[in-house]
Amino acid sequence: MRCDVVSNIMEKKNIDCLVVTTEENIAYLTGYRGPGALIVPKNDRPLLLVPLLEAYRASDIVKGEIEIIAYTEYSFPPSTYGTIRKGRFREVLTSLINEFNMKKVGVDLKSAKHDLVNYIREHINASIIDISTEIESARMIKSVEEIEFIRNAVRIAEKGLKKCVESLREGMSEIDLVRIAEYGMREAGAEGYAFPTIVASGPNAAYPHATPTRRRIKRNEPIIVDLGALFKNYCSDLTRTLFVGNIPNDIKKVLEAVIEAQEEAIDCIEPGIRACDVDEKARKILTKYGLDKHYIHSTGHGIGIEVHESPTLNVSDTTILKEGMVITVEPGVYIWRRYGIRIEDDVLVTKSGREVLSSFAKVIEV
Ligand SMILES: [Mn+2]
Repeated sequence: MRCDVVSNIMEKKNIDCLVVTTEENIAYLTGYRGPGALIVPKNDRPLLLVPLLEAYRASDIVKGEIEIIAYTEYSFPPSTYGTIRKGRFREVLTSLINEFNMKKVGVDLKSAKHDLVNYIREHINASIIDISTEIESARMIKSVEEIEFIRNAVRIAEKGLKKCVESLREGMSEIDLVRIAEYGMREAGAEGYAFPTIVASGPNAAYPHATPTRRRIKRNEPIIVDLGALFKNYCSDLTRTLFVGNIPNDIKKVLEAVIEAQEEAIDCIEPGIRACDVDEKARKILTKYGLDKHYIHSTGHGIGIEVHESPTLNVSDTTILKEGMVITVEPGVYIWRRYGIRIEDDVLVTKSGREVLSSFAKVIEV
């Protein structure tokens, strides 16, 4: 368990019990990714409440560091590996919390399900304090171990991308290319995908979040490949725009503008500058080429346990970048019914600047 993070939050918010109920926050603090809740009472052993079917898996992940309590609505004999409580999740959760007789309980309310929040408010005999922002802030700064996991996830995604480039031929479908990308990531040790791989060719590439289709890839048209791997619960997120044949001159100018915007934005990343400054940089370059009207999304986002997490590189996020943050930089140009271009890399904010974790060619013609 990330005891340092937990004790910092407990101290800062002056709470005597910390409760985390969302999969991502539980995964961040314990390594167990699944349904349930983490309960950390002050001066007592932490508990991980999980559905009975997850009890073996959770026990093997937390290895005695955290006590596992399984809930089930069935009647079960006493267990040899842990405690079983009969009841529904929210009933068992609130009665466990109440048994500690705490005065101030911190819960990650923002990301918790609405009906669970209401139930907790009605059934816990303590004041409830939201600790969502504190967990979110802690998650932004990656530890050495988390950075290593992301590095691996990036390396795996690059192998999937390499397979795409090697296999790319005219007449293949977008779905064919998704299969090759995902197979390539699995071959490289992906434990899952950060999100469903996007392959969008020709006019489909004008949709930033396209769903891959059976459309066949033609020569000289952009093909956006956006992919990410999961490694030890951590995500990567990379995008390249590929071409079979040659890049038409007008599209090449746009591609070069996007690359310039991406590289300039990356180059301005360092501790002390704000997330919105990086966005502004990329947007300014695209404006110089008259392409800003086609730049319809933010410049990037944090990656970690989730593929989209804080900070967001957009006009309104004034988060100051700090050493240990990992963010994507992904400007794009989308011309409706014609084509789209996007280039995305993952960048670690270092003590003195930045390190680009991915290193894949940006102009790719096969
Ligand atoms: Mn992304």
